[in-house]
Amino acid sequence: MALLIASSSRADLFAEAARACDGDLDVRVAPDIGRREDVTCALVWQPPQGLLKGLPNLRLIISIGAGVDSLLADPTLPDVPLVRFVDPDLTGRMAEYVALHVLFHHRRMTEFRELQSRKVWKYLPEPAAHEVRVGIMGLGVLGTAAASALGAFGYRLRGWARTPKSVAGVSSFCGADGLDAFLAETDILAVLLPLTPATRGILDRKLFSRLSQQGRDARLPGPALINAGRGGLQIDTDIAAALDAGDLYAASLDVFEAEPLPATSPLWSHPRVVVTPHNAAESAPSAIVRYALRQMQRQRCGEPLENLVDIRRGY
Ligand code: NDP
Ligand code: OXD
Repeated sequence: MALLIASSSRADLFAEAARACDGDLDVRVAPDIGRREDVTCALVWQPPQGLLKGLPNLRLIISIGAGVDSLLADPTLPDVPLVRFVDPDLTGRMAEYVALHVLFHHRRMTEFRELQSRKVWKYLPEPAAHEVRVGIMGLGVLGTAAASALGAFGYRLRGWARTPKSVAGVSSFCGADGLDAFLAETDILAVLLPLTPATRGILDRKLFSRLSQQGRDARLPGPALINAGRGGLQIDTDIAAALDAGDLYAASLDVFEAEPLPATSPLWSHPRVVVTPHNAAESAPSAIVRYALRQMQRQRCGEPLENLVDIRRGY
């Protein structure tokens, strides 16, 4: 019974944490798999396609990420339970990221940074939080936590999901029918959707042009986008075009169509874009490993696994 760690980043840290948690555990790190028959569980982030198929006794796959789009893109993914990572460590970090960037755009930091670059001391009027409408696309584990963090500041919150939600202090919108109304009164859009066939490319020119069309406080310079979901949700060139056309005023982007973001991308040097390297919620290896060992234990004891991925739904 061995645990295989196959991760495109931090694999050694996960292995070290697993050995520290359970000294008796047989931990292998890809590509040094050893006898493939020994592996019963795989803890993975972007493993090479086909790797898991070659493990004949695999009984459980645990995704190091909350998002499983790259795993589901593997046509050879074995038909065993797939659990995704859901944990206060990840959730707390994401709530921080969203709150940080909502505050950044609400408090007109793009303009203050530009003024600072010219050594200009200038007052800019700012609305209060309760005069700013924040729309969250994806009201699952992370979207709900972000809403709760933002609620503490008093923002007017709206959320959009596939199905109706009842979250305290958040107006709920859902499905294609609810999207227009959701966008029309959203000043700052925070995106925490999974990447699925239904959401791929949803953040395009057309969507940006529908943002904040009604009742925006005149002290806000224009709509802002925060995407910490997946790069495949957005069309990078549409973001640049919307910024230049004024449909978007500013953006904070943690994810991109291609990662690392190519040096040729105009987003790197756009004065109204904040680029972060897909680190909105980089969880501690110890938290990920503790979670993985708990799932292995639950499976051994015949208890239900937590946060099973619905493969047909895609998240
Ligand atoms: P959840 O599965 O808990 O929530 C997903 C939400 O998206 C749900 O509210 C769901 O609606 C909604 N949704 C899914 N498909 C659609 C659709 N077609 N139309 C409208 N709404 C839809 O996921 P998490 O909150 O845990 O994570 C969200 C994503 O965040 C991950 O998939 C991952 O891509 C990304 N992420 C990024 C990180 C980073 O560092 N940048 C870190 C961690 C995650 P419903 O509830 O109605 O089904
Ligand atoms: C995740 C991520 O999905 O870090 O957890 O992107």
